[in-house]
Amino acid sequence: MHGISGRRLLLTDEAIAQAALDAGIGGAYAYPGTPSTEILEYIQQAPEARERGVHRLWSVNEKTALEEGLGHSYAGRRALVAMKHVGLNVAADPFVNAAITGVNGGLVLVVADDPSMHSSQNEQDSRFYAGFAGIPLLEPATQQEAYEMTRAAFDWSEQWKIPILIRIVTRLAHSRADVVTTPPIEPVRLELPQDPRQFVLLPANARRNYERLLDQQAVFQAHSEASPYNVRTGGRRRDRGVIAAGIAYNYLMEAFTDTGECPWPVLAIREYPLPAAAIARLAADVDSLLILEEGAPLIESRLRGLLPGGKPIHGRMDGTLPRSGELTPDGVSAALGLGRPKPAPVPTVVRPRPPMLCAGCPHADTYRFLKEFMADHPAGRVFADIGCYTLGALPPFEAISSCVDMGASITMAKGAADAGLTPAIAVIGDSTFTHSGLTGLLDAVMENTSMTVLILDNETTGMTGCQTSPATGRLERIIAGLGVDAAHLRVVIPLSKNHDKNLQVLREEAAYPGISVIISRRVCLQAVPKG
Ligand SMILES: Cc1ncc(C[n+]2csc(CCOP(=O)(O)OP(=O)(O)O)c2C)c(N)n1
Ligand code: SF4
Repeated sequence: MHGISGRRLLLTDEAIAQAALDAGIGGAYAYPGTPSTEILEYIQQAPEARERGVHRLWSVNEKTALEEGLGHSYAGRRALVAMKHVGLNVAADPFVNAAITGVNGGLVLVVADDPSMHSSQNEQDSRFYAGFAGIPLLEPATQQEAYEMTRAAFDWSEQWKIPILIRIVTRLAHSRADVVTTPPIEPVRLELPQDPRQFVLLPANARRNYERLLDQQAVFQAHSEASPYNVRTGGRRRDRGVIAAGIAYNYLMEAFTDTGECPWPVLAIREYPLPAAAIARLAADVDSLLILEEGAPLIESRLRGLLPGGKPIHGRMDGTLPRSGELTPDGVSAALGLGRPKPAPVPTVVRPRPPMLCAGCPHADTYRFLKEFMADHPAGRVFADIGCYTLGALPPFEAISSCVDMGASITMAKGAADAGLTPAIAVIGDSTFTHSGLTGLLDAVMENTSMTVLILDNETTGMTGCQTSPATGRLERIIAGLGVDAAHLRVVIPLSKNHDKNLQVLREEAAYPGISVIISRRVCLQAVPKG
């Protein structure tokens, strides 16, 4: 449900999207990835986005999304950019450099981390990136805060001429609560940048801008020290103080639902750079510190060994809490020494089962002929990528040997082929191919590497809920444009009736001592128009 202002039930992703609309954005750019996908989906469907002509695009990847957001900001408009945590690795170059150019129209980047790796390859903590680039970071604990912080972030971004990073995590991104929204403002339209050197990072300009960024650190620090989001509360006892960052505060307070009060003083941190003075004051008042933070022990590692008098610090690094994975209310309760409540009985209605391809999925037919081919080539290997087709690693297929990061199938197959591995086969989805497979294919074209790339083209970005795929309708032209010989660019239809024919095409192309591409094309069952 969208509306002008009032109260509505929203996922955190949606609260952020609504706040960006209310903050007068001109554009929203994203690449899908759990748990951030719903942010752009909400904006795409919002009537006010349509009415106000908000540009809303599934970009080709996270780097292009962030650069498009930066260009939008250059042109004097506000932009929201969203991605999952590993997407920030892809966008790291413009991210770090946007801190040095600064911005014009407000630029807010939302990154959704996935501790416990529910649907990710790693559980990296995006808070490190903000410190690395030297920009402010906001870490909401509730849907309401996510809304309010996003609105504030646009103002601060324009005030400080700096991008602002908002970090959320899976549990928060995908949980819903009532959010009170405030009236929207008119879409923001600023003059073009006054300083012609601001966005030209030639060394002389970059050095000047970097000095400005360093000077701003004191401003960000002072803001964080006085922030209404970094609050110290209550606590009569002095044997311990608690620092609770972002969503960790909720887990802490779940241990005290009966009284609504934590007996120890608590410093909630939701704005960074870390409020060092507030932390020092808390540390001076208590005998020890317990650090609760979702993701990596960022705060804990900064403080460890630095407290006066060697006061003990407890958290993820000393085993008080598990070093990896999501925090849980039970884990936090145990860390407080309050004992572990009895585990809830496991419901028998829904039995755990391994993930599997949908019945009738086109990828299954591709894996059937690929598997038969590989059975005759035990020295060969299949390098795969990220998408629904990664399930080819599991029974009944067990057909792939790698899945590392988006695009790595083609480049790993190339590296292995360079090392003499044959046949070297890359398996990649259409969205992943345009995200970051194209460049690797060009490497293979440059050397006419002996390898075969199988592009599993289901004409959608299936794994994340069937967003548009930039490859649709243009894949052959893209591949031909990269220089793949037309004789070795083949298209097959993965259906069981074509099994033998498709196997033969693979045999022929794998035998060719150069780069070949086979597009295995059949639309994803979830993307087929229904009705
Ligand atoms: C850098 C990065 N961005 C986003 C994701 C989330 N993600 C994983 S696979 C994928 C795209 C899958 O689409 P496609 O390659 O077409 O394969 P399909 O799922 O349709 O089979 C996305 C968006 C990710 N894992 N890493
Ligand atoms: S969503 Fe589409 S691509 Fe993914 S398993 Fe189902 S049918 Fe296959």
